[in-house]
Amino acid sequence: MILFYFAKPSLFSRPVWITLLEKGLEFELVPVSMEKGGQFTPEFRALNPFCRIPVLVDNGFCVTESQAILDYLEKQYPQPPLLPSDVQALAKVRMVQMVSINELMPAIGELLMQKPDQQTYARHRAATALTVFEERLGHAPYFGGQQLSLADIVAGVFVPVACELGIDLVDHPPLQTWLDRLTARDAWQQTQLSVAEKDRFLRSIRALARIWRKRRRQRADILLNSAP
Ligand SMILES: N[C@@H](CCC(=O)N[C@@H](CS)C(=O)NCC(=O)O)C(=O)O
Repeated sequence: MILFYFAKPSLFSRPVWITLLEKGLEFELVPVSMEKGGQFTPEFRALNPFCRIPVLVDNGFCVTESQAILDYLEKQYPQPPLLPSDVQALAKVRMVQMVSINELMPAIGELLMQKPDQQTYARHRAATALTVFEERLGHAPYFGGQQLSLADIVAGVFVPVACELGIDLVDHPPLQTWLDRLTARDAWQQTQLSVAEKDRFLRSIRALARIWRKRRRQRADILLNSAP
């Protein structure tokens, strides 16, 4: 049995959720309420001492870190394949995954936090990621070629959020077509936030800076107190 610890608004959880659905796997959703501090309970800390979702437990085997979970699912459940076998296509897929995580996601975080001195850099960083994505996509329907891959799943979760935060796809028509293709898929439809959930999430973001400071302190306390 696969247990998937997640929260619906969690951007790192959604690619795992989409991958589970795209692979047609049976799994149980285990919601972790981050608002109520569910990530800090002793039961959850036993799964991930860093107190972060997503976490996947497959027949007792626990995997943390979203990208590691995606790799695990791909190897353990290879059908349908979500990584290309061609070496250059694979490199392209990995680049898009890593740019999504290491460039676009931090830019989204900075845009969400609305710190005035970071907005210009964040917008530029996000816009550059989109330019890179468009180059990598070329004329193919997906980053890995003709088939959906983990790159589409990861970037396909983060790009719409960047757009909602004001990063325009108007200069990137191929990316818009790519995104429309993805968001029409069942796995995207099933995992997207409702209008009310999105509204609630965006409102809660206003309090996020304060909450994150508190969580950082909580996490630091936990790590310091459990240091070997
Ligand atoms: N590198 C981790 C990042 C996971 C992460 O930061 N998850 C957020 C939710 S999107 C979290 O658990 N935050 C806990 C908190 O804010 O206390 C991954 O890729 O899984």
